[in-house]
Amino acid sequence: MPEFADLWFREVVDGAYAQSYRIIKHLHHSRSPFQTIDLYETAQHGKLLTLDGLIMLTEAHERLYHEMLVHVPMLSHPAPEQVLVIGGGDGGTVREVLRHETVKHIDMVEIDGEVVRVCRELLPDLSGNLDDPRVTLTIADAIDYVKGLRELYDVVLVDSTDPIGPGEGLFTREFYGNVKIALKAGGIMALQSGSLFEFKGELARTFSKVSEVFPLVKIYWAPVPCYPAGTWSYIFASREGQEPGIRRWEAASAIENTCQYYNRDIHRQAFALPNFLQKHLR
Ligand code: AG3
Repeated sequence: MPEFADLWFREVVDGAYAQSYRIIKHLHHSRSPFQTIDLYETAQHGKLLTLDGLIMLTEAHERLYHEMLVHVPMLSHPAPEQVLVIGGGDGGTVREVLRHETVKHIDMVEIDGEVVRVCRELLPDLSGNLDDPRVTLTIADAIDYVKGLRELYDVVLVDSTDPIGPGEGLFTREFYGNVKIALKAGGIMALQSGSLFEFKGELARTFSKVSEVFPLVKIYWAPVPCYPAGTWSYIFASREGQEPGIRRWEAASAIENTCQYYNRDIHRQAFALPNFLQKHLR
């Protein structure tokens, strides 16, 4: 007999592939105007947050995802002071940005206040960072929010859901164009761009849209076991074509000491792309 009921959460991709966690307890379920929000206690991976049935994080592995979304672009900038975080209602992205001593202010724009409310109550280790005095949280649609902003940010980080569904408008050429105008000289944008294996088509489309707007665009990737196929991609784009190298060596050294995954070797090797992907992008 199993120790607990045989309950599994399963994320299905294209009706063809699935990823599952054994669930001990369903901690939360609600429906916001935008999506359904669920939080589970898993058998071995801590809490699991899903939106519309898609895995957003497990406590066991969220740090890999957030460290790579944040530290690669942030450490590629010589002095990031003003940062815009789009999405990321759980607070994990903001938590990592706050590790950078150069940061004076973070604007975070999340469309769904209910996600923030649930995470504040049930994932305080992530969401607690949203109370930092350097953070201004706005509940709004980032597509509208970025329109007309000029040269305000050193780094813009897009911690969205998938390119298909409610986050779709964050994967358009128009949106990337507005983000570019919102960046200061030397500014950098980074976004999560989906599973390296399961969303290859979306990744190629996103890459080509960002490339229409930014002079330098590079894909990087990391293992993120809580997402489909356990391998996740990100896109790095810079306003003046700066390469994604480490610009602040001492800061990188200090930050990597507290990281689960990120370090300076990883920063460099994360941009090496496997052959199947290089071929796919051509
Ligand atoms: N943001 C990206 C998650 C996309 C996951 N997709 C999926 N499971 N199909 C996660 C939010 C973490 N701050």
